[in-house]
Amino acid sequence: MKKTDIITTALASFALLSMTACSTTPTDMTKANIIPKPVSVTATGETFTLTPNSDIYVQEGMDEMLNIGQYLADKLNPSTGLEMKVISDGRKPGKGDILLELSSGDSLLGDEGYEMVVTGKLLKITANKPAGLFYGVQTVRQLLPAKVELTTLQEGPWEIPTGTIRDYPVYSYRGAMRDVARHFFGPDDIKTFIDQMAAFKMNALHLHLSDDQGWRIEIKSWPNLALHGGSTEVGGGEGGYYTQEQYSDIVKYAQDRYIIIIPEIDMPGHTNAALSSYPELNIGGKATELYTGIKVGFSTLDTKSEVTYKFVDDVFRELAALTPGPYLHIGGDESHVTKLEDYIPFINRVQDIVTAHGKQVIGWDEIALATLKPDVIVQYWARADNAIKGVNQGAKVLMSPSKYAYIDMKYDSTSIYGLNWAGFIEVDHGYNWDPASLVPEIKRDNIIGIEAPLWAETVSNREEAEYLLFPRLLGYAEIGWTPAEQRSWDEYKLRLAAHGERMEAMGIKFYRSSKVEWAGQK
Ligand code: TNX
Repeated sequence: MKKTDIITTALASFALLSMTACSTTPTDMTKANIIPKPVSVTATGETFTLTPNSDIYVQEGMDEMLNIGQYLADKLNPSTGLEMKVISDGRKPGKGDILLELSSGDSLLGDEGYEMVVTGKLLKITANKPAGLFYGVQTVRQLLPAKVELTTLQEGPWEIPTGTIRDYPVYSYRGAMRDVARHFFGPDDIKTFIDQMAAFKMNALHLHLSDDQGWRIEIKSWPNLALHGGSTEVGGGEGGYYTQEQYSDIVKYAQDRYIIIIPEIDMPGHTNAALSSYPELNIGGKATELYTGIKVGFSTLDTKSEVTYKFVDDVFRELAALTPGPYLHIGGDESHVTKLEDYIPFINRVQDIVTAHGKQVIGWDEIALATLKPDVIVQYWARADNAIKGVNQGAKVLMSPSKYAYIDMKYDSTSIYGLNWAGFIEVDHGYNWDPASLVPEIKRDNIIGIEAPLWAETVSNREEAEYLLFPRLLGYAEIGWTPAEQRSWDEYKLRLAAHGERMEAMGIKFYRSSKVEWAGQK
């Protein structure tokens, strides 16, 4: 053979090989790369195939089920071209159909779990509550080839290995935080992020709505907060804010994806945007200048003035009315210029205000220095001794340890965005920890869940944010969902590698960490 012939033959067989690799019929469900990792997967060695006859069947007369069915159809139809419809008229599913069914009695599944039974004929998801069906639907997406996530027509076959998945989360709060105060992110960016969270079964989005650099939510009784306080951001850009209508629209969008919104108004520190909008909130009664730098800890509300409490009451009354979720976040961090003897009575009073509006308080770990009311949640970020003080007062803890869970930390010294005051957080480091054994005094039963915050001093648009968020967010989603005993980095990194293609198809601009051997690496 001539050299060129050898090369041609080699190329041809390589092409053939890679084509067969792509079209290999999946038969082993235990090999599916699902994130977060399901609690149990049992394979039965066959294949289920979606065909042009496939439809999605849901129980009759339930709008919420129709919505979940339609959500799945809307995800699958553009790429598969199968034009699946949602059927809810009592007809029975046939070969190649998907069935979503509520049923009670499987108490192990809880409120968010699901069971998926896939045979050669039918893909059936059952759950006690709609949320469980919604999470089952996310698993269906991940059982299909990554290209299913594209929004243009792709070639099939659309096959899924058969077997049974039983799945439910270890923590009830699986969250992320977006700081829209340091740099403003508009409703469309937040909705995109909500879709991304939903794909990995996360259920809580904390919005950091106010800080020194910006106030991002319209408050009708204090209009200057948004108008003036929202008019800039870090670096001096034009900032922005959500109207109440836009905020409600985000809340609804999240609700449709089984995600609650937790609005935060940070106080008494981190308040320069408010102090600059209303002179009466300042000690001394003089408004401050707007601030576009990235220092922390220099501002405080006047904790001794009644106007301050009127302000807090008005703001939380309006926010409580707009927020169906159970929580309001009062911040409380880094109030370095508020004396402790002023900070404690302030936090005590603010807790009463939030409670009076029918909501449960969440605050950063410093609030445990005050006398916590029942049901308060302490968000551990910096000081374990504070969080332990909370536990000793009967509070539950939300785990956001900055050394592991801060998505604004750089991956390593070469990262283009991010800070590093809590250290570098490579993808393995961010994954390799267990919320229930990090601080010996904080036990599984004290913890409601985990949250990964993205502070936004260094990121100002969707692409920059995604560089820090992905792929780390997938790891946090898994820490919140999958029991620690079932997780290991060596196994996770293989599933994560397979998700490179999937994130790409989802339009996510993720950081290609060298800790992961990304499939189809460019
Ligand atoms: C500390 S975390 C802060 C934020 C900063 C962040 C930067 C917390 C409760 N306070 O104000 O944005 O560090 O990483």
